[in-house]
Amino acid sequence: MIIDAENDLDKTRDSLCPQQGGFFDNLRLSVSSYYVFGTLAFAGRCTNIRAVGKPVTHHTRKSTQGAWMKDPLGIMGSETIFVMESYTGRDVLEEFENMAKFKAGITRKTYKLPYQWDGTGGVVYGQYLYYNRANTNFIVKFNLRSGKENAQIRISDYTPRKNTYGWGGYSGVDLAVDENGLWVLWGSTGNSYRLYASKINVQKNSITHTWSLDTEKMSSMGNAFVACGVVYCIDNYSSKSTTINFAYDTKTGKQWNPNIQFTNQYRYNSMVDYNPREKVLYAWDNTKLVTYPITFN
Ligand SMILES: [Ca+2]
Repeated sequence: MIIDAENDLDKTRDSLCPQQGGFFDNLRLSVSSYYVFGTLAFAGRCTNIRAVGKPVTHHTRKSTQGAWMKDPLGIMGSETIFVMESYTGRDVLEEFENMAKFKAGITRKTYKLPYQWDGTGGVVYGQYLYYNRANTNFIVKFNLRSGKENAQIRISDYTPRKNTYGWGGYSGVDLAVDENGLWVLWGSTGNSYRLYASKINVQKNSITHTWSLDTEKMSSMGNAFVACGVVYCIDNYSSKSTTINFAYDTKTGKQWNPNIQFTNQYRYNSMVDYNPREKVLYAWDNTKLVTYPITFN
């Protein structure tokens, strides 16, 4: 896990310091040392979630379903907000400079993507957007800096539009970011329709490991996310009061029911994703864009 994180951070470093040379070599070395040390120090503090707080409402959009996020690496700016509104028939990603501009409806940039997306599982991670290409088993890796497709990552056993979270909406592919890098949580016709979790290597643009989890069926589940290498599943998307009723630690193979209270304030939670930089959950609940504070053990 730490090695993957370092690989991801290598990528980050490369994007920050792409040119070779005396000055940059020295800079790269010091940045590398910082990140390796920082990652190890950080990993030691990474623990299980004890509680999720009440949602904080930030903004309202037109669509019932969608995805919104910041880049958890901060490369695209620590305040920059990205929005993928709706779950189908769309191919435009919106970027806002900060929350004030977002609330004022002032778009900084829009990106025309090479393909439409399915679901609400897209994430920005560094200078790339990752999302499920509609009705395919491919994750598109789109370079926000160049405005071009960088790669497509195949989920070999995924059959499109055969399994989803409780709310439906082609939500069978759910990308997630944690302290260890990029993951994809997904459901297909295998594993008795329960959830799979796969780790993605963003340098090789491939899946390095897949876990078949012993969750409830994906269609009975509200949403899922990963924090500190632990996959967490929320029981329900529409009950105002629900629980995180499944946890699986990919580091140890341990599984348990953490029974953590979780509030779907607006009764239609179509997206929940962890931001490891801010240590909060981002969610899109029935047109309302909310965050949840998290308490770790
Ligand atoms: Ca999620």
